[in-house]
Amino acid sequence: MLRIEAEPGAIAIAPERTALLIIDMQRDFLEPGGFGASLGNDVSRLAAAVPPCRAVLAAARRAGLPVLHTREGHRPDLADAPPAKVARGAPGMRIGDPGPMGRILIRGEPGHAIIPELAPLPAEPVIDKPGKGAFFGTDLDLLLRNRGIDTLLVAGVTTEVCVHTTVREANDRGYRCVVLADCCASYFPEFHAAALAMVKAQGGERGGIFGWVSASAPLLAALD
Ligand code: C5J
Repeated sequence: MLRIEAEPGAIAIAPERTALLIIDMQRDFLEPGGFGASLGNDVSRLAAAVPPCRAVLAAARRAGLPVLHTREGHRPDLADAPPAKVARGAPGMRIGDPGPMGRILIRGEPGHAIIPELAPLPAEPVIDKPGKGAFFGTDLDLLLRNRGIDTLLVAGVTTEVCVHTTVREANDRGYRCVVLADCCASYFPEFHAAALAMVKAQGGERGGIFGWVSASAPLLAALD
């Protein structure tokens, strides 16, 4: 077992039952001209999460932990995109509209790709999800259960939307979640802080209401 310093208390993880889950580190969210920018966000705010995420990804690979990546996006014909979701944003800059990185938030377009710094290896599953949560409409739960995973190290963007939704879904399915604070980011720093506070609230030595929050450094120290 590895002991990871975390809040509200340290957590012991079994490497053979632990996976790294990297949420939506896509060009559509991190680069200008994508979905995040189309909603009026300053995408540069997400950049700080990339180097720690890269370090954790490399350490997880060295330690032999399963790594899974997710991508938010939709079919080219938008058949899996709820009309209420498509209707958000300014006309001409909505899901499916053409942008500098191809059609916004559409699978297979350049903007839908995971950023090169965190590119998945061929053996690492990439979960294409139509919603905010990584379990909704995907086979993620099946992949994790088939590998005997009970603990998730969660990184990615944005903290209060897709990371949080996924952590909530994971909790209800019985997984322990450790959210890696500096490997997550939001367009709204105050939402990032509040989302992390919510995960570790109402807890003691056995974790918060949705799990644990750690920085990447204690995890790296434990893995290396
Ligand atoms: C959003 C996400 N914010 N990956 N998606 O729409 O957090």
